[in-house]
Amino acid sequence: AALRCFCYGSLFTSVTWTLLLFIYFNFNEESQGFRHVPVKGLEPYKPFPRKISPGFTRDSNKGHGHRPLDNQGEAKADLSAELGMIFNEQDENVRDVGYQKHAFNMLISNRLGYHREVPDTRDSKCKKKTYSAALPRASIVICFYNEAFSALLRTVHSVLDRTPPELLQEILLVDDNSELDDLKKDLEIYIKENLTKKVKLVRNRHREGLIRGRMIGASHATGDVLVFLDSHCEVNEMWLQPLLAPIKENHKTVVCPVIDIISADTMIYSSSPVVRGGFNWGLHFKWDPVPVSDLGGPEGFTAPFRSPTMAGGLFAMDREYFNTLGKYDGGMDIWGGENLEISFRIWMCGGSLLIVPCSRVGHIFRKRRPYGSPGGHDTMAHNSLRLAHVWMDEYKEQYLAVRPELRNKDYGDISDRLALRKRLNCKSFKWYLDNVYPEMQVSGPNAKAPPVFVNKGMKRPKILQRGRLMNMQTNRCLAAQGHPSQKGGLVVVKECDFTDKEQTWTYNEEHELILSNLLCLDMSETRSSDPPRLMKCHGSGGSQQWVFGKHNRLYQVSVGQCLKLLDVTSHKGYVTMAICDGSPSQQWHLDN
Ligand code: LR7
Ligand code: MN
Repeated sequence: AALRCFCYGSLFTSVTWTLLLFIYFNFNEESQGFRHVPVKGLEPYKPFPRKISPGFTRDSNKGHGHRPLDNQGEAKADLSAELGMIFNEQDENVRDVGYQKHAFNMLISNRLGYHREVPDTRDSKCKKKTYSAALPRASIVICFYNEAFSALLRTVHSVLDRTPPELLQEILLVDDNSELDDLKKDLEIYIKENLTKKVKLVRNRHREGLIRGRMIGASHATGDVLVFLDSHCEVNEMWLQPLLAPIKENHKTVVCPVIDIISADTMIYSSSPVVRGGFNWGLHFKWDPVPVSDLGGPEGFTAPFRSPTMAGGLFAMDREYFNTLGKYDGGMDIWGGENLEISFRIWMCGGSLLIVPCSRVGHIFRKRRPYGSPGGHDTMAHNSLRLAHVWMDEYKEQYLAVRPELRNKDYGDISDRLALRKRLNCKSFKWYLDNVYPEMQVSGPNAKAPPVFVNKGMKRPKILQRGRLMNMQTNRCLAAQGHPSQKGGLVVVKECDFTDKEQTWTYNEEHELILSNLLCLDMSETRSSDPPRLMKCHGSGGSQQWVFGKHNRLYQVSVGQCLKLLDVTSHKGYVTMAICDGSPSQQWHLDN
């Protein structure tokens, strides 16, 4: 039961919380910031047809041949729908194979081509900022394995299109022994014929995984600063300068941009809320709200703020510092865990990790990882074990309590990493928790004082609304699958029954959704892919904090996603959390 409470602890006063909730309430995930700033919503596609996308033949069945998508002027509002349109079997094939191989809509990705404009999602105050002309030069490292050609090239071109050449030392593409044909000769030809000499391709002879892959990329780099990007990103306007400036000031500062969302289904680029990185004791990364005390300063909400962890894929770091701080753990394989490892290491060994709200980079968020690891190993578990044993001291017990089956699992030799920790004279994990992530709840033998929750013994939160929670696509109502008093029970969509008290939800000023005056709608902190369920109200926000927003969405603060009805036609009525896309299955209405 204690697992639920790990997100926000006792250190916030209720005053802080009121402020925090005020900010959240006023925050619109798709705006440029706060409500008083003119809201800029989703923008229609504006393909940027400087180059013709490969293979795109609209009306190809009518024999019009290749032509840029939007060479006749204004982008049409319905262009996104048009971009996904299937005209023939070949289109269908591109779409289906794309989903299988990449878990996103490759048909749209291909048709977008390699250049497009994206909405400028920065807060308007960012646009007034100026940066020194004498910034360090960046080497961009992009590691890829079986990436969709168009997504990879759009990543590269977005960097070339939106980075001042004097700040760009090089772009290092590290092919992690991909199998896809077009990533072989075709890619080399494309680079040779279309790109500047600054773009270099390194081929791994064996599949190394993204962790060793990035180290290989970094070893070829010659710039002052390393910037890592995933191979399906698009950088936004003025993305690099705000990242380089804090590093120039202090070479031990590591920085992340705000990661905007590129929808895997529509490729629509939209703004992300400003949040910071945390983790749970399952050693999964998660997003947390930014404590008010960390936001602001003289620059207001555009100043870089501290983040306990990074998501992993997108960050900038002084190259020398990357090397002296111990690069990555080369014993980690394929995917997972390296982001927490480097985050802990940065903080514990004398550096700091900041998120820079004025730097924005989009990333395609897929619903599943489209590739496995050779041998099918759970590399996330292997890598997490290594980091727990090297960095977490007695707190590794918290992880092993969540994953008891891993206690006796082999994790290889960690002596080099332990020696590194000693050599760098790094602080304890307890220091990290106390000073960098005090919100983290600790239970069992490592617990300090029993957690005191903000609402316990204080006045009950005011009720804002009461009624049925109706899914607007089906006009059916959210209710407990079993009995509403059953802790851990799932919620499903059922026929509405207006006389049934067990379908009554209350929504209060703490943003809790309470069913039948009993339990709170809750998201698991340890397994964020699990569906929401009913849990004892803990009054500390996060996993039980829900916000009604634009397009009738029901947004979950700690997972950063929206509640969605899974299968409209099924009578089972299961719900899940999904990336917010405004679709009817994600529209909810709480009526009186
Ligand atoms: O074997 C591999 N070899 C590779 O070169 C596996 C992957 N890769 C490449 C891959 O092509 C991609 O460019 O490595 C990059 C990252 O892999 P993804 O895109 O499959 O990872 P992800 O976006 O699902 O996962 C996030 O967590 C990872 C943990 O290991 C990495 O740190 C990813 O970089 C990271 N991505 C982000 O932080 C983007 C924002 C996501 C969020 C929140
Ligand atoms: Mn990724």
